[in-house]
Amino acid sequence: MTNTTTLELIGAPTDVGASVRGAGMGPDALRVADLPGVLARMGFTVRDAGNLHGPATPWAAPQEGLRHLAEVVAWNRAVYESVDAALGAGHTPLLMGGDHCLAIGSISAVAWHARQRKKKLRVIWLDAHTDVNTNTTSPSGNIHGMPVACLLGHGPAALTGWSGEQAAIEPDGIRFIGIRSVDSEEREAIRDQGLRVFDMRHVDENGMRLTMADALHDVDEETHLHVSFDLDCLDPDYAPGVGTGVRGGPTYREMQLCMEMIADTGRLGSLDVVELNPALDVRNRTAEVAVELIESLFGKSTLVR
Ligand code: B3U
Ligand code: MN
Ligand code: MN
Repeated sequence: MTNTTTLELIGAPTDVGASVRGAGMGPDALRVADLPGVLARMGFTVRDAGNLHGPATPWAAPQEGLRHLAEVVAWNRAVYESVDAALGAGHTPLLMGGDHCLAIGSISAVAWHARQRKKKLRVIWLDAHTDVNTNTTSPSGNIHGMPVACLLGHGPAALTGWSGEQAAIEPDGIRFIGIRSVDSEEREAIRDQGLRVFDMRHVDENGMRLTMADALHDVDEETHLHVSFDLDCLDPDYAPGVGTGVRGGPTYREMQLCMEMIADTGRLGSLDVVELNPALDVRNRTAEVAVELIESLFGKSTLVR
């Protein structure tokens, strides 16, 4: 990441995969918190591509374990195309969600480009939840609880195989940080597939520094690093503006260190910022915290050190 990098901001204003309304206002809350200006003042060329368009959220009941499948597919198509175009132009895509179902389109496009460039894809999943449910295991039918399963190739045909392979990511290609809410059948999927989950007990026992050193230790110059940042990863004391907050998450300082250590690898190639819900926020505080953390992720501390 150098300051000749062009960051392409892509807004996806939808809550189509969520259980709670409001994540569709996320992109504008990040703009109000001056995300484009902050990144531009760091020296990056910033291109705000504006907001994508897609269907309204019907708030219908799940069908065969999936809520709003057709609408989720439509939004993810739009996300896939714009992330693909950004990467094709040599830009670094920054997806502003929207809920976490959008990571299906975003990471599928990233996986396709990583394969073309013969890069190893590594996903850092910052979240309170593992999002590894499928339509047969999900307690809710909400697709924002399923993107990891879809990306691993386990999900409905309409949401898998988008990267050109059945699985966009291999089980060894993802590290989860900050986890503290896992459904019982997700536990089985994690065990069966050998997923590397650094849960909050791991962070408590080892500290964020050792946790991230472990999660990032084999990132090298051949790695494309993608960060999928669900704002409910943070403790709700610091980030109240999320739909499904869970007590007991990383503090602001722990999250800053996490971001700084990712920045230190120099391999960050793409980012999702999702699940920001301005309707539940307090004077845009969560958006402001998100912007501060994104600054660190793009190397704020390495610039001043
Ligand atoms: N695991 C639950 C809850 C959930 C997952 N992701 C969020 N909530 N944001 C589910 O519905 O899959
Ligand atoms: Mn979450
Ligand atoms: Mn999530």
